[in-house]
Amino acid sequence: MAVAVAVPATRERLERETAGGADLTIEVRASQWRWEYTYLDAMGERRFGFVSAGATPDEAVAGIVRKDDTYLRAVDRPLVIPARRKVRLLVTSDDVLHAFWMPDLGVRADAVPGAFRTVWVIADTPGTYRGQCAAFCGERHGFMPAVVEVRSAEAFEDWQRDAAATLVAEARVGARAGAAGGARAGARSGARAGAGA
Ligand SMILES: [Cu+2]
Repeated sequence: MAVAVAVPATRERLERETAGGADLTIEVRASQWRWEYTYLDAMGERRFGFVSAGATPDEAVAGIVRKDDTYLRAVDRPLVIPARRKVRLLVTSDDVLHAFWMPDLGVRADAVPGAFRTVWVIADTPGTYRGQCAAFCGERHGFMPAVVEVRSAEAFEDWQRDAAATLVAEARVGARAGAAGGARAGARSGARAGAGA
């Protein structure tokens, strides 16, 4: 009897413990001192993406305004994932060694320039999860929080549809502004999207 129970439990566990069979794949790209999240389709092509940077105001850092409970732990745009789905994260870096660390979701992966570390997460409970870069990556290492918002599968689908439309439109405007003014505004807007999206 014990074996009959143990076999399916082990198989289920193994299925959970590998990065295969993911419902969603997101590239997590670190750089000094922010994260860039790119949502990929089943073929690994970019669908849409955005930059996520620390949102704590300088006045709080300087002690001019009060430090609240998300001091240095808030971002302008969180990573959004669906609850109870297997999400694969491909973690890499554009410059130095960083590490994507989300302790309450059991995720930690080195972000290594020129390489991808694959981790996966199945978040059971919707909510806001806070983590940070866990590798000393320079003077603003402490200003590199990461926030993950876990939404129900339905809410995630709504968000995803809106995000894809908005970010692709923003990227087009950014690209036009960049072409017209020769500025780097488009590439820097934090709302880049793939040409095919
Ligand atoms: Cu870092």
